Amino acid sequence: APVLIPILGDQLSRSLASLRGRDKGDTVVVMMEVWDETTYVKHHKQKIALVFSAMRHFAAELAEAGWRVDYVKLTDADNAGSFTGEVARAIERHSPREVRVVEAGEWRVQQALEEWADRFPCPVTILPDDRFLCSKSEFADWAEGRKALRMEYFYREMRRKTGLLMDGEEPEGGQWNCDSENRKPPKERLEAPERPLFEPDAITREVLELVGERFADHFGDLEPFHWPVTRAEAVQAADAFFAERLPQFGDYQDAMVHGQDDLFHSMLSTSINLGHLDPLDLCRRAEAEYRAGRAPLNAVEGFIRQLIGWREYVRGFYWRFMPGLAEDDALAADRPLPEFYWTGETDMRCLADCVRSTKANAHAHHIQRLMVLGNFALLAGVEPKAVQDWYLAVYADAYEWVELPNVSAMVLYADGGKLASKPYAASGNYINRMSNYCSECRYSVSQKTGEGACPFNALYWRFMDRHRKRLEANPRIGPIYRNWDRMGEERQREYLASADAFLATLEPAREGWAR
Ligand code: FAD
Ligand code: DLZ
Ligand code: SF4
Repeated sequence: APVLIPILGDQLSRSLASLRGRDKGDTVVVMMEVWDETTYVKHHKQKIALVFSAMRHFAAELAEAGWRVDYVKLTDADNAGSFTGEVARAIERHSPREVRVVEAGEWRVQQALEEWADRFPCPVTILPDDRFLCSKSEFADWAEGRKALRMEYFYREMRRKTGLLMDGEEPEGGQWNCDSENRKPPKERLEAPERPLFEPDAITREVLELVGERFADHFGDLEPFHWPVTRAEAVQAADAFFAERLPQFGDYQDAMVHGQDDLFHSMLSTSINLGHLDPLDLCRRAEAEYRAGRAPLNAVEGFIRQLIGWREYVRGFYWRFMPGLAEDDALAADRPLPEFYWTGETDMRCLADCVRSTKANAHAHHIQRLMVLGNFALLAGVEPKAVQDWYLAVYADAYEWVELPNVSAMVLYADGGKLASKPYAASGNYINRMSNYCSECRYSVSQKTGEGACPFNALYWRFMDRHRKRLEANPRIGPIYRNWDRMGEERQREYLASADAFLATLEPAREGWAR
């Protein structure tokens, strides 16, 4: 009897722990397209197409390399619709002596995996996902006994552990973090080199047809579809990033330009999360660019920080605080998500552009997600569940382990400050500084209140006022209240009335977009 190895849709790595060192003749790999995974939120059409196409390509590559692969398509007769149901059917087909699976990325799926041992007639082994640098238990050890978790200190540990950008015991260049050099506002005509766009092959075209038929009511444009769907394409995308975009990645990491969707960003998150690219490899390559004098420190450190800092940190944070994290609501936010998150129909030009990109590309870059789309949800007090569902559904790189800490903790402060030292709240001023959105907006960013004023301005003060009790003691926010108090009651009332008048115009999202 063989060993049965289920491989989930975001485990597409040839060196996956469950495959490593295995005898091909003694193994059956099972991969499953299942209805439950496509609809636990109604994912963007491109995301489903990306996962299915990547899975089908990966299965074909494994088979080519001599593995026995049992691939279940969504449309196969008798498809049970869930991982558990499909593994049960695979056990009937192959009568394995053991099931070996790598732990799931998402809590929901991991719960299901943990029931397999009781449910199935053969032993089930769950292996750690060692594609992450920091294991769950290593993170728990690091977090244990700390009053506050901060990415910065975790990140330094990861720098020491990997030796990335280290000069002996010291950080290369004398400072750990070049964040302050990652905030150059965009120049008038900031243009980034085109990234490679991958044309759909026969496998992808078949998947596009399937998704077009079966998921027509899901959010987002299915085509044009240009994502890398194989490791080879992902490597090509990474090569192009290092050669063309990395040198300016640092300067313009926080910049936003209307209609230019990814600027100097790598666009590699989908490939990293699927398992096509190894984050540590990417970091070593980035460091090599720096050592060879082809990219400056602020770019290379910035890139490495996102991967071994933020990405690993949010993953550790997720497993430490689930399942509570999904329920957190420290600010008691209860507004329904506005409909414009799904349609892009709003006169706020920044938001309209970010939703447009999200719809067209299943992508928006970090500052758009954080400081435009996220900032609005924070200031308007949108209920965390609705915001979480939206982010999980609309981005091609979204898996709950990375989406939820970013949304619940970083954007919404719903964790009450376990992840970030303060809410990332900002007025229109920030968006105006970091983008070219405001010059052609119907609203005036310099006008603070009344009809025609940028809504972010009044929403910002309404937020500060509402959460004064919680935030005033925060040393990084406290001083802001002195400005508020100096305004005097009448001006304060104008702000609050402006904010309320604007909020009253928001149309709540209709049912059925997300679930
Ligand atoms: P680059 O700017 O080129 O960054 C390089 C890599 O660093 C990314 O590919 C990604 O792997 C990693 N990275 C950067 N920032 C983060 C971060 N905050 N957390 C984790 N990894 C990071 N990223 C996801 O992969 N999936 C998500 O579901 C997701 N949801 C997000 C939700 C919100 C509200 C916010 C603020 C951020 C979210 N991010 C998410 C992080 C980040 O926005 C994306 O990783 C990034 O935009 C992907 O584009 P890129 O590959 O061009 O990134
Ligand atoms: C995102 C996704 C989708 C849309 N469909 C599938 C699928 O049919 N089969 C599969 O194996 N994986 C899919 N995925 C990715 C899974 O949701 C992802 O592997 C889990 O969230 C990991 O815990
Ligand atoms: Fe966005 Fe306000 Fe600028 Fe308009 S004026 S683009 S709403 S920040």
